[in-house]
Amino acid sequence: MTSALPYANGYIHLGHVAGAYLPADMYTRFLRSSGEEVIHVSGSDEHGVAILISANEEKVTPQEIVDKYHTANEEAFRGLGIAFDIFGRTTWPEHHATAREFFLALHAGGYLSEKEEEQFFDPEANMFLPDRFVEGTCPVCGYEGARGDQCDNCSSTYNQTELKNPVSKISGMTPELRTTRHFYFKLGDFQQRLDAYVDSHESDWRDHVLQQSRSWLKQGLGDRAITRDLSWGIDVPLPGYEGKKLYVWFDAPFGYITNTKVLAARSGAPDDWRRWWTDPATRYVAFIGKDNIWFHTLMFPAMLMGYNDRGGDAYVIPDNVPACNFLNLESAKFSKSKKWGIDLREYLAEFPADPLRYVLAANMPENKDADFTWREYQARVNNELADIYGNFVNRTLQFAGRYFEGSVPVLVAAAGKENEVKALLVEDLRRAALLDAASDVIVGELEPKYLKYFTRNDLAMLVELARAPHRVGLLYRAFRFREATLETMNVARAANKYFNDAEPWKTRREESSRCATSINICLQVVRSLAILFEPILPATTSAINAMLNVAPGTWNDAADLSVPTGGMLGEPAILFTKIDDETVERQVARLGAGADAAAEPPIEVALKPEVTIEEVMKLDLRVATVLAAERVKKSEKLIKLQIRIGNLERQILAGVGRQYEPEQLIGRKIVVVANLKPAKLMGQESQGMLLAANSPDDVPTVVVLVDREESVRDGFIVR
Ligand code: B3M
Ligand code: ZN
Repeated sequence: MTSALPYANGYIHLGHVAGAYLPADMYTRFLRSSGEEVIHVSGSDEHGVAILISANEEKVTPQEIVDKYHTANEEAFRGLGIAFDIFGRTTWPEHHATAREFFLALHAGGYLSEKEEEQFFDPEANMFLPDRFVEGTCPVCGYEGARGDQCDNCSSTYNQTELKNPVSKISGMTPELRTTRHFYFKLGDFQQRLDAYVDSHESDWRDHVLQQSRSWLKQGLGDRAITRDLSWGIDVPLPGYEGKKLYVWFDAPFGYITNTKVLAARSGAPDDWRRWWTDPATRYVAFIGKDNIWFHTLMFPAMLMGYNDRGGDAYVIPDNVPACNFLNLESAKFSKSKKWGIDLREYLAEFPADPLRYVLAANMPENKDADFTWREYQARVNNELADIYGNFVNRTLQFAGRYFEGSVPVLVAAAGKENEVKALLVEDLRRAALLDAASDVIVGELEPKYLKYFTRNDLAMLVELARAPHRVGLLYRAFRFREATLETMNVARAANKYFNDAEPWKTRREESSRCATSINICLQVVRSLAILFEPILPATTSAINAMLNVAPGTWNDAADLSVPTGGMLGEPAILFTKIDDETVERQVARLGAGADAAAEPPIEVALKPEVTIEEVMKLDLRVATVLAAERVKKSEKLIKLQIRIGNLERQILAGVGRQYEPEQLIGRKIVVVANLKPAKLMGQESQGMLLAANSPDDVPTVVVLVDREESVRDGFIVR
């Protein structure tokens, strides 16, 4: 497993975490718990222009920049419980050697060409301008403010000399063209092999990863420059290239390999890295963010293929590249200049790691962008972690502590029968776990055999528990982390309900053996939940293991009822602290504070012709309550809302599907134009229109929600 090497020129923020590192860590932990041998390799990306720019800004050397951020980021990842086997650095001499080796092999294999090229040169700064140092108009779509090699508007890539109206970002001057010599990687030579490679993953790669890769392939792959006129990076290992460096995207992916080598050397088996990289049985999964897809599905595989062509050991290429989409923050993009962001470091200074892991996992931007809000954070921590999972664990341990003297009560009341019945039951549950039948059918089949010892309610809980590892495991294997998280919480939900229904506080007096059985089952469930939650909440799992006084368990024995009767329990501790409103408000207020307002010019507003008050009064604006909401089939944008306006019920269609999940709107009070003439959209009737705030390019950003909702009723007039 690898996760993208973050540039060591800034702090890791929650967007990075949700996009690559958390899913990679969850996946690694899950596989390891399931008995697979796996390593998770990452590290800092320490070369390239981005580092130089930061060094300029902070007025220190590039080395000081990478030292500072490498250390800070490694520590932040550790604080979040991201368990890298190694977090290396591309400035390591071992890495320079790896990159040179690949370069020379590709050169010897005929996969590199040399070209004299015209390049933008800034006479004032006396240097060739790397892509990041020029800006201009996109040659494809005409977008102004396009980057040197890529347009953020239409995502085309091109050579910087194709850019219209170029401006040097260093001096602000128009650069001149001068000739320079560079190496190019003949990516086009791999077109057919890459086509076949991507096609072969038609059924296991995420849709957006396939789509992006295919659209690049469709454009046709050409030569890509892999050296730069730059002062910071890895020297080009051939004469005539003094003062030039390897392009950062050429060297960085090999960092995965270098870091594995260093890991092997450190563990005393220096050759062991080959097992991971050149054994055909190795399955390589590369976790990355959305903006790195191309490099990992096309460029890096091609570089490995080219190297492999020399004969001998062949490197494995990624079997999956489960890239995530972007995470927004309170409905806006993370932005350094707008001070709109949450660094992992900042977060960890105030809050524990596990709640963040849970909230990001439950809302992971897997197939589309997601939004982190402090309100949602609060709601999930309070209503799910604390009230469901934490509460269940706590009440179970409290009960055992108070009424069973802090030890595990007996599961099976019949004297001398416990071990025998338990062994039988574990066997039956293992079998039941793999059946395709509905849970109550399975419970029905077990019932006659076990009715002497267990209630139907007990058996239902045990069956639920037995099925969970398999069911949740399939979701992990399909890279559906979000659902895996929700399903795991559902087990905790069922457990809480089981505790309620079993009413141990009542049975304690009248049927003490019944009470013992229920509490034993609850303790088994606590143990299983600790195992199932471990990929998401590793610190919580350790805490629970200590409270149960048991060794860490594994996925495969998650349903084995392995908490021994009579075992002594440790002290129960509160697992999750609730988040109060004041904390949420403080965090929200911090966002954007201190941002340079001038950084973003005010929006230019061109107003429509004036209207009279009479005309305004024609509009019947009303408060409405959203009763139900669902997506309109085949539409990414449209959400169908059932709303109530006083005594009226209406259906409206709203184009806010990119920004909202339907559930986020249910129960909220919104404002609608209630007397709008009905219209049909995608074959469905819309009887009104909700108010939303749109940016000038017409992207609906936020629905206008009613403030102080509790004091406003639907049907109220809005003016
Ligand atoms: N450093 C880009 C990034 O941090 C880049 C990833 C390299 S992965 C080999 O988004
Ligand atoms: Zn463009």
